Amino acid sequence: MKLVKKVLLLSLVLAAAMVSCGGGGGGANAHAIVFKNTGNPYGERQMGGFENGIKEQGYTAILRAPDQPTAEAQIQMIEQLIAQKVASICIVGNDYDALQPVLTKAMDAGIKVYSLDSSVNPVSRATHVNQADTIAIGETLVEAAFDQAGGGGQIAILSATSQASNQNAWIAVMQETLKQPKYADLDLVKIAYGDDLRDKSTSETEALLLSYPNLKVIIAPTTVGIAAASKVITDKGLIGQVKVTGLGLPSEMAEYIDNGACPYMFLWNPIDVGYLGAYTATALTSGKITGAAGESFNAGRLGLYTITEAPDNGTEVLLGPPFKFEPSNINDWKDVY
Ligand code: RAM
Repeated sequence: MKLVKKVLLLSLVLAAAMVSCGGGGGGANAHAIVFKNTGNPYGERQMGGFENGIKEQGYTAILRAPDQPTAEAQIQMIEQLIAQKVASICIVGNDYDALQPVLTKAMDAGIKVYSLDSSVNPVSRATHVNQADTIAIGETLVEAAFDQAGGGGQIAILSATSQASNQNAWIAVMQETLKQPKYADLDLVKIAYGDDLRDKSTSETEALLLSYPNLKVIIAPTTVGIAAASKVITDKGLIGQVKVTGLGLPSEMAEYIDNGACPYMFLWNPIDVGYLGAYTATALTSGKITGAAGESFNAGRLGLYTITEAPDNGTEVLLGPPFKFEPSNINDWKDVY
């Protein structure tokens, strides 16, 4: 009887401990990812790839995303993950610098920390899993706008949040690229922020159209923004007059590539980005890599990857080149991701 009571008491204490640290497991077998915010199909696919990669190695995946795409909300989640003593944290940063204190705290607690998709500064990460070359993305999007605008005219950018480090890095390259003589007739009139929220991206697009009636191209380097902008152009009967390009999810964009609102766009496989993250996690926790340039590791079905220097003086693991989606191939991809 006494023993039964003791066991009962022990399980009550354990249950209370789990609730107080956020529940959902944790510990040395658990690898976590924290995306920017909920409600983004791109993020869901990225987390899905991460989960598969973690599970196929025999570990537990913890998937987290706050309601709003803010650093503050991610800080709270990371605090919980530190309390849960997870083995690694993969952060899709809502801010480049603001997460540094909490990520440093995690690293001091022995947790391996790396960023993916949207980087945090080099001090806050072991390495960064980058979906595609930052310079290639920026240059490719300017060339697309040049082509779709017929060589000149007003263009605008519809981004995610003003703090999103991946979008900001791509925009910085776009601004640099626009200085080249070839692009002298392209006039970047505005950078708008839809915060990766459908409604805000829609109203920001409407505001762009009101303020700049001669606008020729909207570049949206965010899957949420490009889909919202393409819908506005379609609904307002502006197909052909204002073109939309950028980074889009084929499943969300097929109808707009078919109807011409978006003549073509680019992306990579978000499932593979997450999957590569899962193998980066275990390469770090097993001690196979520390995150230094020159180190290599095996990423399951994706094969061998080598860590390289990143443009921000940290290091990165590069998934591969961006892929162009256009009328001739969009139907092959719309059911894949
Ligand atoms: C959105 C998010 C994500 C980005 C893609 C291209 O879904 O902002 O971080 O990588 O667009």
